[in-house]
Amino acid sequence: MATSQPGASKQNGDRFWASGKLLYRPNAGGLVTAVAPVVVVAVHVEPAIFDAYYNGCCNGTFWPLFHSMPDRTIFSADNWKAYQAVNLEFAEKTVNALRRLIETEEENAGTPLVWLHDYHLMLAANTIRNSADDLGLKCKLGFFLHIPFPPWDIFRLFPWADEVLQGMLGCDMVGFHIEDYCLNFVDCCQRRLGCRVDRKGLLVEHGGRTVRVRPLPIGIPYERFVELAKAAPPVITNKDQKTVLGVDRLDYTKGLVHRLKSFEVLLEKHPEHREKVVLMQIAVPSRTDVKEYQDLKEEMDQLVGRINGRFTTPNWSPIKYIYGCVSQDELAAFYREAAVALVTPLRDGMNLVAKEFVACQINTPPGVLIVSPFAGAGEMMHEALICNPYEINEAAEVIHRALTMPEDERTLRMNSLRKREKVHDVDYWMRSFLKGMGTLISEDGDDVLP
Ligand code: ADQ
Repeated sequence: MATSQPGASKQNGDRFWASGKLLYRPNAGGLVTAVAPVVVVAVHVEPAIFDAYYNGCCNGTFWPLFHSMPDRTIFSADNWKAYQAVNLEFAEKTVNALRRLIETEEENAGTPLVWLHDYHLMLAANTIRNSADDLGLKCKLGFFLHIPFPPWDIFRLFPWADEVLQGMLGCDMVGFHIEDYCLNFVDCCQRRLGCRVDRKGLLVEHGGRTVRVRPLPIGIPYERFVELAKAAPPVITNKDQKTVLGVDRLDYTKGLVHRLKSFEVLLEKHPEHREKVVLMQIAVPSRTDVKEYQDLKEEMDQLVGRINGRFTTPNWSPIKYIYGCVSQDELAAFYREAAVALVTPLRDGMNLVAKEFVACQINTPPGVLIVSPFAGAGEMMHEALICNPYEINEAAEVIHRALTMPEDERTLRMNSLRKREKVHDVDYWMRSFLKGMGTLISEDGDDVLP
């Protein structure tokens, strides 16, 4: 999705504007490689509508609400209208692309798959299905939500909840990271729309069809991170100090303020770690147009300043705070050299950082992963130390335990964590989704039924 801005030259992820022309550059990565070749179609949205849609409804409403933070959620009819309009635009562009695809493909090319991603496009499937039916176009529709799906009591706060559910139920299959999110969704369909559901089989009946709901935990391009970790030059030079690492988008769901406070308590309660341990927090700027995010940036700056002011000695500062993006090489080196990774979101769909850290732990003896039970990753990565980020004092004790864990225990835990992520990588995730849709393309290009 992009608005074209003639004359501007702007880099934004994989999109470039140069002299009014919209150019595309594919990102590197397991998912992109796996789904290539993809057809890219631009969707043009007026800047004011885009702002209401993206900053307003997506990031001001769905993001906090789906992370179970209703106090931060803005409910606005205008933003919702913009969300509907943009979803409609996406749906229309998709149907046009489908029509072109079906016209140009051979007769036996199989049924095309439309795979929708994330909370930005929850309404599109229904429109695509209805238009495709009207035009006699056959397609399969799948949806994957990368963030949590909230429990009924939270979801029902959204004034236009019916439409969101109906939009998603336009699909043949809806995927979430973990079973809890699936059950929340099934529950909401039953209670809000009165659908007949099968909670055990994760099925929802709607509009004369049965929609499958599936837990499909996402993975990372594991081998690529291993290779990066092997090749990346060292980043931490002081071998007398241990690094506790945090890597996050600067987002209030990631629990950064709680994390810094826990680290402060650690230094207070366990002074033996002073001058021996550094918290390296890498925070990538995110959604900087939204006020909540500007406020968080300020709070973090102040907190880092206060804690460093309190404990810094001539030879040591307790917190190194990088507000910016680091390269993948550098990131892999930080992951490799950290003694402890702190992945302590207040709520998170999955969290890829936990998985990337584990993949990059190629040195012996390895480090320790600490993960929040409120992240999807905390549900699956059982050998990590589990830490409730809201419990500041307890979290400090968990960090202490990680820093003092014997080598053999660290090795045992890390080996199991690595084994799981190696098998359940991003390709495995994608195959599982396609298999669930009945559209797995084999090496020779044939459709393979599960
Ligand atoms: P995010 O909320 O963005 O993703 P996460 O899963 O942690 O969260 O992914 C962040 C990615 O950004 C990681 O690949 C990480 O390496 C990278 N990154 C973070 N900080 C960086 C920095 N300073 N410099 C460079 N790179 C940085 C959403 C959901 C998650 C879900 C994913 C995938 O919120 O819960 O895991 O989608 O489904």
